Amino acid sequence: MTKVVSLRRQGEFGVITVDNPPVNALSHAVRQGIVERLSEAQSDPEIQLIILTCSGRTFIAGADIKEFGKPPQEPDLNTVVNALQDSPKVVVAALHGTALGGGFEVALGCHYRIAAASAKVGLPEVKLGLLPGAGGTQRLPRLIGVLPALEMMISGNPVTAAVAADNGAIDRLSTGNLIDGAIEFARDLHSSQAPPRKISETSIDAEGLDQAFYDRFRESIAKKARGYFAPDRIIQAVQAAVCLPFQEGLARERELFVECMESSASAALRHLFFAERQASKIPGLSDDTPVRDIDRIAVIGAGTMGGGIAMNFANIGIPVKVVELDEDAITRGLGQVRKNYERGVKKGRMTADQLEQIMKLFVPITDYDDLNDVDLVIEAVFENMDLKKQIFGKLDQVCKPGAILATNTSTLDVDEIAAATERPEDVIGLHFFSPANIMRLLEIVRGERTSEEVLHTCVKLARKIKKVGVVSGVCYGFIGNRMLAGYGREAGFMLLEGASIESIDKAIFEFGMPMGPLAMNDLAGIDVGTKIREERRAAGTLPDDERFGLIADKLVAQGRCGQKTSAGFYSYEPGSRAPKPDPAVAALIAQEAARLGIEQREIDDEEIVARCIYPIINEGARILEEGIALRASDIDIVWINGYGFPPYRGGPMFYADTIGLKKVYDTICRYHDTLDDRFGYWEPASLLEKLAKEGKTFAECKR
Ligand code: 3H9
Repeated sequence: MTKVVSLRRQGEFGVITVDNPPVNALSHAVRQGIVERLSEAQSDPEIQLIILTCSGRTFIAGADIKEFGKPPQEPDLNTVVNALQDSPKVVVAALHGTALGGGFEVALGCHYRIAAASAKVGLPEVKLGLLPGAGGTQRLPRLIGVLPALEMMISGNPVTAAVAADNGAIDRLSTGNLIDGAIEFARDLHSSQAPPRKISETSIDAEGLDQAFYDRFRESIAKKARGYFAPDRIIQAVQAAVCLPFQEGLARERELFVECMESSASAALRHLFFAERQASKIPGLSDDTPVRDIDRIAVIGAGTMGGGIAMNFANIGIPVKVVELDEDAITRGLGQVRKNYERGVKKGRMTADQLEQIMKLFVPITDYDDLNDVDLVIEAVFENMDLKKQIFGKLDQVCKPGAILATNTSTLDVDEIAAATERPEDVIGLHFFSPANIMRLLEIVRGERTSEEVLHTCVKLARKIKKVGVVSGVCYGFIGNRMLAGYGREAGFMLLEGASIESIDKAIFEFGMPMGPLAMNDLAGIDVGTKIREERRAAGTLPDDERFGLIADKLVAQGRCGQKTSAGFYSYEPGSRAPKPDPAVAALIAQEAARLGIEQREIDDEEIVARCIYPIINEGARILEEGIALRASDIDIVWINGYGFPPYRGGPMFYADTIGLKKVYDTICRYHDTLDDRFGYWEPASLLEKLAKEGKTFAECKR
């Protein structure tokens, strides 16, 4: 049996290798293995110098997150890092892949670091609601300076080996074979009699690091860190590194780490880490399920959505045919695509030359016959079933056998669209979110007859284009938009019941959404919702409830469509995005409430949040029950990546589990009884009722 951590002698060097696939996480066996092999290397008189490296695709990618919350087992990670640091024989860490979190902290415990040029190093703990808890907050500022260390720890983003070599985190870059490079480095260190260099013994120059420095830093991250727990604790730990002797700083780091670990934010973020990885695991699909090659793509429609979708593929070097009815429409669409990339050039994300190269990947097409060689075509025209059916009928005629035919519909029945073809098994929904080149979410809508091969290909493709794909069944609005309905509805109802526009937006913003529902409506354009309601009213799919979208529709009738008309729920100075309360809108609401005989009252923040968020949870329960979503965590991933649900609350279903399903259920029942609920909006989902009565959680609800 191969050991998780092994030691071999190569000349006068001892090479300790960690082999714990997939990412060499610091499980108990790895921690113990490192300590034991280190001790063996130290007592071997033949070994002069020690190299710590990893096999597989990466150096250690961190503590083993799966062990969090379980009873701790000795040795803990600090013991491992200290053992490396206290080794009388020089220890060199040889890094490749991603040396992250505890993995990078292990490297910082070593006396010197060499990295493959392709390696990255980082302390991403903040993304799990934690801080680097194995000395990272104490050693990194000593090694590279307080500000760069803070920036790395607060963003959680890794830096390239070149950047790390530049700031001093890495001592040498290796361009060839890493182990050969590490041996050569070790040889150089040995011949120059380099001593074991302990970062803990380096002092920090505290010049300029007064309270004002930390206040400024806090201020600079305030917007991004809103609602999160760990960022402030990271700053406190770094302050300790500056002010306290190393050992005391380490003790302070531990206290703060434990606080983070026990925070609800960390529980939520750790849930999301696994939820995101779980989303791509689809029952029935395995590594043996075939995947089709996707080398040539076409997008139908060069509007904002079509252009944004096409960019995802061009960004990874796949050519995209962009289909429109005429040249003018394509020129306009591709002009917008170019503008998007130009913004990237301005921000230094790409060069002007790269922009020109990438634009060459967009191939304008006006003739459907030119689609005969594509592997995947994504239709992104406006929401009209007849038009979509017509398009899919044509695609069926011209596309080669085996081509995947996808629709970007956000509401329409994918099965009905598929029925317009002779190959429904090749038809699937790929629902991108706007702006499609930026938003991470992709709902992969599996039709009744979509083949496993097509589904598997799309799940893999999502990852390739750096999206998080979530599989949804077919229903109106799929997972996300279907759940959204109650959120906007209740905001509108509460206006009529007496809550002010500002109080609703403030309560929801404080809950953690990027903005309140009414400000959001102004941003997106109120007329979009009005148009959908008109269509649904005509189709008879909207409840016959005069309150539904009432204020929004009245505003649109007055030409107040939101920011684009400088007036909506709020007023805006021309060209400004700063919302100003408008007494005329307040008067309109009061007038409509009086007309409908609705008595106005004060509504507190707690009710505002419950009225907006609980309908999301209730609909989520139905979606789970109907099998539209495979699991509650998939719903969380949809809401985090597509709708701005605060990650530190873990998504609506995790949030519901956190506050307790009984409380959610009881509140929904209370609203059902006390609010005017003629239309059954507050009818509790039967799954929610069942779980609440059994004292269970959504997380326990396995299909
Ligand atoms: C920490 O270190 C705390 C310390 O400061 C203090 C402690 C006292 N543990 O993402 P992938 C699994 S906190 C356990 O699909 P990629 C993952 O679940 C940690 N498992 O691959 C998946 O499993 P499955 C700080 C882990 O190539 C499989 O590996 N470190 C861990 O796209 C493949 O993962 C981090 O936060 C882990 N630490 O990306 C790094 N990491 O196949 C977190 C991964 O069963 N990890 N797994 O679904 C990452 O960012 C990415 O996984 C990585 C690889 C970039 C490494």
